[in-house]
Amino acid sequence: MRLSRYFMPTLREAPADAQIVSHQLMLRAGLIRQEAAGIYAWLPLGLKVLKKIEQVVREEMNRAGAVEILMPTLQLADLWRESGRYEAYGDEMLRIKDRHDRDLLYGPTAEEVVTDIFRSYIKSYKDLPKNLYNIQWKFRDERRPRFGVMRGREFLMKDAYSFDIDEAAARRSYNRMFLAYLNVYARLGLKAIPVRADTGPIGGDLSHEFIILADTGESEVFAHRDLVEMGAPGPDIDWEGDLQPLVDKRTQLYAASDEMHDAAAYEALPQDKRMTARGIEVGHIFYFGAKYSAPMKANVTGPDGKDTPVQMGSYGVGVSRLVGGIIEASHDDGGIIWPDSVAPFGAAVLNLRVGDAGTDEVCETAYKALSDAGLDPLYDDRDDRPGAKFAATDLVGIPWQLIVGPKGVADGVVELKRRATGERQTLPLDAALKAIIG
Ligand code: 5CA
Repeated sequence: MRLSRYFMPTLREAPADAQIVSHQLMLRAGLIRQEAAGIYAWLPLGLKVLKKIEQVVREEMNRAGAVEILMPTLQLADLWRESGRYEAYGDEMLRIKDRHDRDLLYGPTAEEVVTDIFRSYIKSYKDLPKNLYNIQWKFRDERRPRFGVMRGREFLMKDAYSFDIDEAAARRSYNRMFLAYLNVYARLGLKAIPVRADTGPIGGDLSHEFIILADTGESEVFAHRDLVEMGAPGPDIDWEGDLQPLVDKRTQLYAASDEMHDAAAYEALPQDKRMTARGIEVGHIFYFGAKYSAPMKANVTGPDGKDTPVQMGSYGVGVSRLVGGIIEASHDDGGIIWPDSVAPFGAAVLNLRVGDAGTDEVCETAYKALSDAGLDPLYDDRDDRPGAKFAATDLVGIPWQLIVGPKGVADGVVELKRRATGERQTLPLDAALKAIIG
């Protein structure tokens, strides 16, 4: 992409009402624009990152055996009357009437819709287990939308729903999601801690939140240090096999957020293993058995020929919240530092003297080579001061910067900067390209 043709409206100053660094940087780097309280337009750079996060989540869901569908944003109130949640959900639900005076709502989550889909088609244990997910916009009329995309009213969520014949099978589905989540966050360059959680309006008796560490987080977490250090299980585990030991290894270690904290259990840990921090909830998984399937009559016939309500769980990832969460976890005074896995562009080419034939030519060569290698480079071909170009490239957080000026070109070299470390090297173009492309 040539920056002269692109739309990347960066700002020198963040609006005064942006309180946390991710919100400030998302506005300054031109990722989002506020349309109404808690409602944002996604500008090109923000949209690219959002789509990349979405794709990582999708790949890990598919790997764990979940199947993608797409449910509508608008849902029928009647389905929520069946589950008993229509009145109970309260003011957070945006309620709408259509021209026929039917009650609709903008979905804050989709247990009812997916249960309705399930019961229309699946009647036998032979067709289980199933896990259906979608990545779709949700609306919750939060009383205090704040911190930009972190607590929005309209936000993008990945929500998965598992269906099993009995509790043991439902726990296997829960375990698959538990481990898949750890892999998602690891691929996004994040350290996520699974903590026992309260189930809130979703209900159920088993639930974990996934919290990433950041000073501005809304939750306080208390955890065993070994859990924080323990890596994700990785993609190559046997997804069809017994995952319980991998889950137990993690859930055995103390971890809780404020609302579930057990001070006595925590203080029983050796002093050097205790860790408290603030964090951001970027995922939440629930096992709730027949909470929806029983009232909605989503029954399946078991091997004994008897009908029972299907056992369900639901599993959410805050996809749009993660854009802010990654920035909270990875930035410096100059701006955002994207992990390579979600960077909006893989590399930037900075032309320091647009119009100089030699400089232009080296830039074009670099731009083509990086494009051909699939790095999706951003070429800063604007006629602007070098200082402004450096600042903008740092601000938007592109992982590699290839800096080309007339003096270097005369000497046969370019400068290569790695955004994350600030490390700079002066070297011939071929060597620089090799360092980036590998
Ligand atoms: N039905 C379940 C799981 S699919 C559910 O809705 N869970 S949830 O309420 O915990 O939401 C899932 C995830 O969405 C949360 O972990 C959080 O990361 C994200 N999320 C929730 N509310 C907001 C919000 N107002 N703004 C941005 N992200 C949100």
